Amino acid sequence: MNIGITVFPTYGGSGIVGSELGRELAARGHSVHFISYALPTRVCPLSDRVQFHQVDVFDYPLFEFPPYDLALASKIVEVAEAEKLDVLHMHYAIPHAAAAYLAREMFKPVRYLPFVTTLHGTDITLVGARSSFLPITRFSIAQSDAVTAISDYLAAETYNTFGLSNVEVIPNFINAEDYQRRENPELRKRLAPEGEMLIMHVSNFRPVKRIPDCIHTLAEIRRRNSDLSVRLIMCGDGPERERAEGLANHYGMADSVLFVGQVPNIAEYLSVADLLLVPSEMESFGLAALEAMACEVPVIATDVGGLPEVVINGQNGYLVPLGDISLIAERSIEILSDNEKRHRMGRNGRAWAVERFNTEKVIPQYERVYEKVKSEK
Ligand code: GMT
Repeated sequence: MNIGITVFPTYGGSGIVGSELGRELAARGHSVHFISYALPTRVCPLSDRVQFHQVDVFDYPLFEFPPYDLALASKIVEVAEAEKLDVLHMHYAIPHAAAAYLAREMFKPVRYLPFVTTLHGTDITLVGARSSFLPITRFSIAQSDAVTAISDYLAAETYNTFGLSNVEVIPNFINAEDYQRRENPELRKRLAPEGEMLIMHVSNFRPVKRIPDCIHTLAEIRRRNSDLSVRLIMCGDGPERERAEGLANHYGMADSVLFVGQVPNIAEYLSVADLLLVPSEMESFGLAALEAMACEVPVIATDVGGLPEVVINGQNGYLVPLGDISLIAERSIEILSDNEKRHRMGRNGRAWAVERFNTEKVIPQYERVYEKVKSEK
């Protein structure tokens, strides 16, 4: 099939999922066309089967906010014609589903171009729920030829907020070959020169991720157990980084909290981690948790949103109440100071990730949705 995919090409989880989906689809023989304003970060090398079509948004003095959605719709129509697209797959409803709807309408005189919308999180729980976006979000989701959500939680929220029930849950996925623990003594030595234990955090450092909770946790671990030598590795970048650096300084822990920025191969870093912290205020899935599990890393996550569908309390990590630093520190010490438990939880996480979220299991679900919307019109 010829599949057009639109994502936000930033460091966000929906962009990663859409990009990796494209790569998996290409590996299965489809032709994938990414349509966005920039090349998505995790897109594999471009080839005959994976192409990128840039949306040109130009600045004009009249526009305080250049109308990206209109430029996107126009570009989709152009690509649909040139590349004979069979289906469009829009990741994150706003404004992608509305742009796809426009493109489908514009393209109707040529042929019907079905579009699938995948809901990822704040497009439903935050942004889409705002009164300025709610009507158009509801409309464009309802107009989609198929709608998928990445967790049961998000499907339920879609119903609660928009009254839309025709949503199929297709969870996020991992490629078990790419995401596996590969020992890397050199990297481990670099991050833990004195043989420290490594706690890791991976995100785009937005307020919803509650970055300061990671720093508070390290301080609390130190306060409780000064014998445990631990470093915190903060992977990613975003608006909360400066504040977190300030907090680490405030605690006198600047040497123990490493901000490594965006790393090109996150599996490499996760492979040397002993524990992943996901203290988010909200996660409709928590992709970083799944990636960590695939690399045999136990996860401590807040008991919110879709995280309980990924982290099984006591099996592959722990779920904790939001902001409960004391409990996060207690559970961290438990995991870091008990090698047997840590390795067992790591193995359980890997087994769970492979059994439930493997590409072999998840990608065919998307293929079936594409086939269905294609055959229906
Ligand atoms: O909804 C968002 O905040 C944006 C989105 C993104 O692009 O980062 O994140 C969501 O999608 C990810 C991939 O499906 C999920 O793993 C994240 O849990 C989810 N984020 C939130 O729900 C806050």
